[in-house]
Amino acid sequence: MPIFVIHKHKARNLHYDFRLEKDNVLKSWAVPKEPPRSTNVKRLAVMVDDHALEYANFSGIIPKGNYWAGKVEIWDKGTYEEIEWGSKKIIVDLKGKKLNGIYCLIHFKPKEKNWLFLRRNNYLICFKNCFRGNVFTTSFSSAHPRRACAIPSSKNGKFVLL
Ligand SMILES: [Mn+2]
Repeated sequence: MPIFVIHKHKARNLHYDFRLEKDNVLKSWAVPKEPPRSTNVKRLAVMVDDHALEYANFSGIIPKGNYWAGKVEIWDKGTYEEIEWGSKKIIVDLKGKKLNGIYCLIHFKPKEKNWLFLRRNNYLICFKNCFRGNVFTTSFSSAHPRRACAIPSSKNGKFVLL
């Protein structure tokens, strides 16, 4: 399984670098506040340059004089399962020590590097074609175990994954 890592980076401004292994690099976002552990917190996540895979294990001091000077430590690390990876939305199931569960990155301003990073216990998704009434009718259930637990939401016609 691919890995993820979150570096706590005490540069000029403390931030958290969230990195996902993808296509042999670390896709990276800088999160200005501590990453969310509960579902009621949304964080801004600014996409930054890809990092080399080897950087996942880095911790230490980036020397003064460098723009990113400061202390880097590994705040969390683990593996993840990709549920969806699109240009506007990335959904992963993180298996870390601090972050565990389904997380979404939503690219809410396509021309900018700003994404939202949030946790979802109940991942809202439109699986309308997959349901007849309350009965789950497709083979989605075998594609991802969590999808077997999807139920229609009465609020907005979307479906809730438990
Ligand atoms: Mn950083």
